[in-house]
Amino acid sequence: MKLVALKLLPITLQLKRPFVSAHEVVQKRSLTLVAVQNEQGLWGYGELDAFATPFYTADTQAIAQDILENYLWPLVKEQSFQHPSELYALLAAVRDHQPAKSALDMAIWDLYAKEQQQPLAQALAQSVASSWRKEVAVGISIGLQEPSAMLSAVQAAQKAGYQRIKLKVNGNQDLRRIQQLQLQKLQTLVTVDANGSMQADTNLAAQIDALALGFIEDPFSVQEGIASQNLQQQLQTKICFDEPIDSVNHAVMAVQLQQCRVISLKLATIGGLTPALQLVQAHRQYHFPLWCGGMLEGGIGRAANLALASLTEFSYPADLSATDHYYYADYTSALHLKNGQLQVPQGDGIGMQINPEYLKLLAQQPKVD
Ligand code: OSB
Ligand code: MG
Repeated sequence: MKLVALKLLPITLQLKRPFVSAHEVVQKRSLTLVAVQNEQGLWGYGELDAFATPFYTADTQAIAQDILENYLWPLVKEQSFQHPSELYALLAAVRDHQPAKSALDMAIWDLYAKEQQQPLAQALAQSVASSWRKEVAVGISIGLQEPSAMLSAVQAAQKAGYQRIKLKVNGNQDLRRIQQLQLQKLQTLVTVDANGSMQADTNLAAQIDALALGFIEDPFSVQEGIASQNLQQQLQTKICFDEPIDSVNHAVMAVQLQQCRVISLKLATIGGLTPALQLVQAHRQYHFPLWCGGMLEGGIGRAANLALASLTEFSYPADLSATDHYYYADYTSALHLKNGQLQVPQGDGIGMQINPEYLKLLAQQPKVD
């Protein structure tokens, strides 16, 4: 395969309701559809999932687009290769900027799997001698809101069949709000995500354990590995790292140092499918529970995550809700929830159809030099 052209199409998706976390309020999801073309004229698609702001992802959409167009693309343009991992190795010259690397890597994997005439999930499984599931159990992430609204959201999620319910929390005192919801009665796996908003405190471990959670995601900010190690020592509940997992090395280190016991993998945080597969291999060596997070992706990004989460190494229901949960309309075909699962697309590559009006807009975009 040889890459001959790159196109970018910025897209804004309107959320049905604002998604609130300790970092920010997202009302409109800005993302960029990334398309790469091979010599035969076939296109592969990826999604650039940095946010518009630098609160959750350090890189904004604008920064990530700049890195992609002006620094990553020149490294792979006109390069010939057998496998996506060879191209990924060329990107190592650029430090960090995982969302941009992930977007390009995703498009290259889509193109590769299309060339091989197989679903992305199968191509991923083959490359690490694993197997994949046709259906993936999924959970839902419920943003910060008033207790009564949160309770109705939880009930709606249960009714819809989601197999895990994740609640956002903001700060230590917010655990009391969760306690009041009496979620132990739900008989559904419940987790919370503090997005780094908590402070070390003598009562914290007991307060968390009282909630009987599946795990607690990111109690402290990404720099506070030692605070997390101390807390994990006092806790029965497992700590899960999501935001600090920007490399395979950091994941292994965090587990080995017992800063956490569970790893949430996000493509835009770790830098794409290629390092994600390296993390799958690290999981086999170090045995930490691994699951697939989400960050309000559009259709291409969500389906790429779904292909990854279909690998049998992934446990816990993935943070990949159905298309119509967040958005009125996506730019692709939809993913529907059935029995608490999403079906992995069976077509070649990522296997989602981009809606005709977006394909038309993409065709009108100039090729990146
Ligand atoms: O921390 O897991 C997070 C969404 C955007 C940014 C960060 C996070 C999230 C979610 C939602 O929790 C996961 C999803 O359903 O996409
Ligand atoms: Mg998180």
